[in-house]
Amino acid sequence: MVKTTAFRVSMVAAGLGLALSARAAEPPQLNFYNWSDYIAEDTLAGFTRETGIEVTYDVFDSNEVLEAKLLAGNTGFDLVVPTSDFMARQIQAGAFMPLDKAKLGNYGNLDPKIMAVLADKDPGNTYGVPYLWGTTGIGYNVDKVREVLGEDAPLDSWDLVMKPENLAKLGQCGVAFLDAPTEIFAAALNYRGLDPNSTRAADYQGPATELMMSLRPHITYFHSSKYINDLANGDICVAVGWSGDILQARDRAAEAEQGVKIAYRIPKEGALMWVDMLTIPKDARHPDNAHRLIDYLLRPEVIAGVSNYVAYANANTPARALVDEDIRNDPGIYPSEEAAEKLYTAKVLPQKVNRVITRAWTRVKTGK
Ligand code: N2P
Repeated sequence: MVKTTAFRVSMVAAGLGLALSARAAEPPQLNFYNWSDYIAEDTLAGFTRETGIEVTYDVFDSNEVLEAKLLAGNTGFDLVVPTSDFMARQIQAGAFMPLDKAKLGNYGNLDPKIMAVLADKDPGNTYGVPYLWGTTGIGYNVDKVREVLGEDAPLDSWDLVMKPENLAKLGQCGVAFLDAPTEIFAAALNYRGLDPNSTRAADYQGPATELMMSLRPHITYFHSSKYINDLANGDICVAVGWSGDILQARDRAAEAEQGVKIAYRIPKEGALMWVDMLTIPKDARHPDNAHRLIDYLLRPEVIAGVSNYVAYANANTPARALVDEDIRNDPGIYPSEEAAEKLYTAKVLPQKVNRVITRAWTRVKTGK
């Protein structure tokens, strides 16, 4: 009898507790899937120290890989970082949970101009918070490129890597291109004087593929993260890659003191600028914890620490003053106004065009 009453009382209490504090029900765990080389050494440790939430951290280096997982569902991830144009089509596919801005006390730190641009891809800024942004340009080994191409190597132009006669020479010291079909095709179209966001299948199948096929024999490999160490070690001499990754290569080379000098350029013909977004998959099991990490990353001192470490710009207004001067003044990270005018962003392309891009990319990579 006594037992039964006690049992009933505890059941009621448990029910109330559950209704009153869903948060207490979420175990202190978080599964975070982020780009490689894209966080500071102490960021997650600082978060865990403060909140007690253990973060399981996994990395990727391709939007296509992330997208395949998201669309299949059941990723097990609570927080993922698609680039804004990929995010836009994943929103349409219902991949994310809307953010609860009441849980993001630091949301007001975000630059309203950047948020307005992002609202184009995410109406009402409902699903994503900008993490970091950068450009897709050219990294090179200063001495080797001079050695191979001479003093008038076109370092400020896509001619460096998109003129087959130049790339043929650079091929001798090693050339890497990102394995990022939409980004490389956009660069090829732009170089050919076409719309980098063309929706015409023929532009991809024709001029863009032809250009890439003419370069293919001189490209050592397509990969989206390996080039950091290869540039730093002098194993390759040029990479079409992401701004911060190339600047990390520059820093690693400087630390190694083997005489390797790396530089990054946004070519004068223009380049792609992109923004990577913090988003919560629809079926995330720890959405409260994900909100807590997003809010932590929205602190000016935390995100400035990330920018200082990975050499990518952030979208946090008060963080600007906390970013190291050499980062803030690096035109490869925060482009000059003149360079900014030449940057383009990626639009969401029709599914039909995406399929054309995927097929054309397979041809380019296999060289057939
Ligand atoms: C970091 C890669 C940058 C993300 N390694 C490209 N969107």
